[in-house]
Amino acid sequence: MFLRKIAWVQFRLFGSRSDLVISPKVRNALNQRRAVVALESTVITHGLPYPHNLEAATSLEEIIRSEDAEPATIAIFNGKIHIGLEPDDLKRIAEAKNAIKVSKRDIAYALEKELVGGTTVAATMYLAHSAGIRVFSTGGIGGVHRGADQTFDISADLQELSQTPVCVVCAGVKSILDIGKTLEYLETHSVNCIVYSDKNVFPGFFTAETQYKGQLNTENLEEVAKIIESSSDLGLHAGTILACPIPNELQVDGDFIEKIIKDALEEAKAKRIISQQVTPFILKRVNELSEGKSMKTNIELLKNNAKIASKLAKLLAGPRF
Ligand code: PSU
Repeated sequence: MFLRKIAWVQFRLFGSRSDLVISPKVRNALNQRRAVVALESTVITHGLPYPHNLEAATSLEEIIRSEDAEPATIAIFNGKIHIGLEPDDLKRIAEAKNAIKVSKRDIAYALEKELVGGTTVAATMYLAHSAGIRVFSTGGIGGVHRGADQTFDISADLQELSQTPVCVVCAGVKSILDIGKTLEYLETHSVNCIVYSDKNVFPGFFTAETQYKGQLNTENLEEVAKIIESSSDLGLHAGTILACPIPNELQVDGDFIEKIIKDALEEAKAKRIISQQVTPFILKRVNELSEGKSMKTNIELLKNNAKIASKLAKLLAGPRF
């Protein structure tokens, strides 16, 4: 309870910054302790091509509203952090040709240079938490890249999960990453890793199953909410992953996706693509090589996750159980 008060004070302090714009709808929902679900914007600026990015971003907001929660898409533009976007703002970032990918370290830079910035999972978690938002819905998180023993390429998303108490609802980890090492990292850094299923099988984004397990599995969102509350009461600062397997009928053939991911990874290596550029490059190539199939799946699982995140946000916003 004490920690929740600290988060509230932090929100009030952060909320008074002149470079922060919290939309009236999100501010009201937070003030009235109604459910709010954060959404990232790298998926809009770098994850999906125009106009699919705008259509997806708009329908995610609609799904969250239809579940009686308030969407808070987070992005940077005009030298300000925006939490909760108007339809024109969504259009603007979806159309922006020169948007940059903003992870946590890039927030200040994007503000200073007045760039259009799509916030990654790491940056969105940090900003959502600072505003008092506890649930965040996305597609897939970043992780330990394949070949990280050579490149040292580990997403800042994992670092943020280790220190920011936000629940990230996702479809697991894409196999463009080393899923096993990503899960090891999350375990080392005490991140709750819950599979939303009747089976403890960690999902692989395009596929419902991988060879890995989560920390636990449940189909009961109340149980998830209790674990989050209890972690907070215990003063554990790490976040929570709620990994939601893609519904069976939407799965992509695992061998097919594995082959095109391997091809895309080879191409990235040959082109010497490194660091922040790796994930967007691979996602774009996988979409091209699958002739748009991966994108359709990507959008469907984003919607599935937004629905689950809204239900969880309602439980966490309600009276203590
Ligand atoms: N995985 C996806 N789609 C995405 C991303 C990851 O399936 O759009 C984006 C997210 O914004 C994530 C970021 O936070 O890529 C991770 O990038 P990096 O690996 O550079 O940290």
